[in-house]
Amino acid sequence: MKLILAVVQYQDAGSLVDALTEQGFRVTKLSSQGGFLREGNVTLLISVEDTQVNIVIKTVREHCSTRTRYVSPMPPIAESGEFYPPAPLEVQVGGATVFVLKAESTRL
Ligand code: 2BA
Repeated sequence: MKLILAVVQYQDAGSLVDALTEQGFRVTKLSSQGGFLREGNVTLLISVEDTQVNIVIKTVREHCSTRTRYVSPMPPIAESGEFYPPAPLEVQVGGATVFVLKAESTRL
């Protein structure tokens, strides 16, 4: 058995959860936040048999798009009253960051 952790963008989470549940997978959806952009994202917990890992990853790939975000870096400390706002930094986010862990499951 494997536990798949998929960090996905908020905009992709709804259709991905729908697709996974339609295929019979059980999904837990957690609200999360990226440490770099400090934007909300979604972490899905999906526990599956080893043989189903590739099906889940294929579904994640089909529903998660890469997007561009612009981040404003912290302005440098101004010297002698001059101020140059730093140029926004472009970063690519997603489609998804996926971790596959060995897991055991006990229902209590
Ligand atoms: P964030 O940490 O907010 O990162 C958002 C995007 O910013 C990343 O997209 C990456 O393109 C960029 N980025 C992150 N750290 C950076 C750095 N130190 N320098 C320059 N650019 C940086 P993704 O790689 O697609 O990651 C999307 C989200 O997935 C992340 O949001 C984080 O919540 C999660 N994630 C990514 N890698 C992870 C990891 N190794 N462990 C845990 N969570 C991870």
